[in-house]
Amino acid sequence: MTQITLYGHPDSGHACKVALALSLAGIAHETVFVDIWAAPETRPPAFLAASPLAQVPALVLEDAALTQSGAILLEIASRWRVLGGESPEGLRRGAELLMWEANRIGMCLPQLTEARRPHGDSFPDGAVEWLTGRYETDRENFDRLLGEGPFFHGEAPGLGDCAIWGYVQWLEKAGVTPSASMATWIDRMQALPGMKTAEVFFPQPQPA
Ligand SMILES: N[C@@H](CCC(=O)N[C@@H](CS)C(=O)NCC(=O)O)C(=O)O
Repeated sequence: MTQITLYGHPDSGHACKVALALSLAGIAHETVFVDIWAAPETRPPAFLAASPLAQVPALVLEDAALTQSGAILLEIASRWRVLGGESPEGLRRGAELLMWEANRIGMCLPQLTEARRPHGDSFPDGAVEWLTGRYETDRENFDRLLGEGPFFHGEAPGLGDCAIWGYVQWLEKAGVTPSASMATWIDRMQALPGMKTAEVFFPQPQPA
């Protein structure tokens, strides 16, 4: 069987989106830990060859090396007909959710987390307040998009759920709180049989 390789890091919600999709879909693969806090040129050559921006996630298939979490999720869904990729409607729903996530909640949450990280990037005056305000709008829109749920794709989770999970899993680290329906969606996601923590998705190799 052809080896599928996912490069990622446990601090990367973008990489977790893809790891979760592969896990929920039961697609066999290996994961390779890439130290995103180390200088890019020190990262594994095979990873650098696959990822032009030296960023995780990168997914290497037999016939393609893929980057950008949203593009990878769409490829997984359509190639294996899973997570919404079983129908044109499911794929369309997934694409809409992915665009919303990348432009909105998946933009402000990682930045809010970075602003609180010891020795993390410094932010200009007012930036954290601006990001927090955006998150409050995103939280309301999360509820509207989820609707009656239980998942963004209806009765079963799809690629949109995987994308939104990427950073919504770490609200506390970002210093924000969930809405009531967000909290119940988080519980539902955590209960999925394929769900794992970021550290289990991307274990750090131990020194020999
Ligand atoms: N838009 C990209 C974002 C990828 C990204 O920002 N990756 C970060 C980790 S979350 C990374 O690899 N950072 C290390 C670096 O830029 O050197 C996606 O959706 O995959």
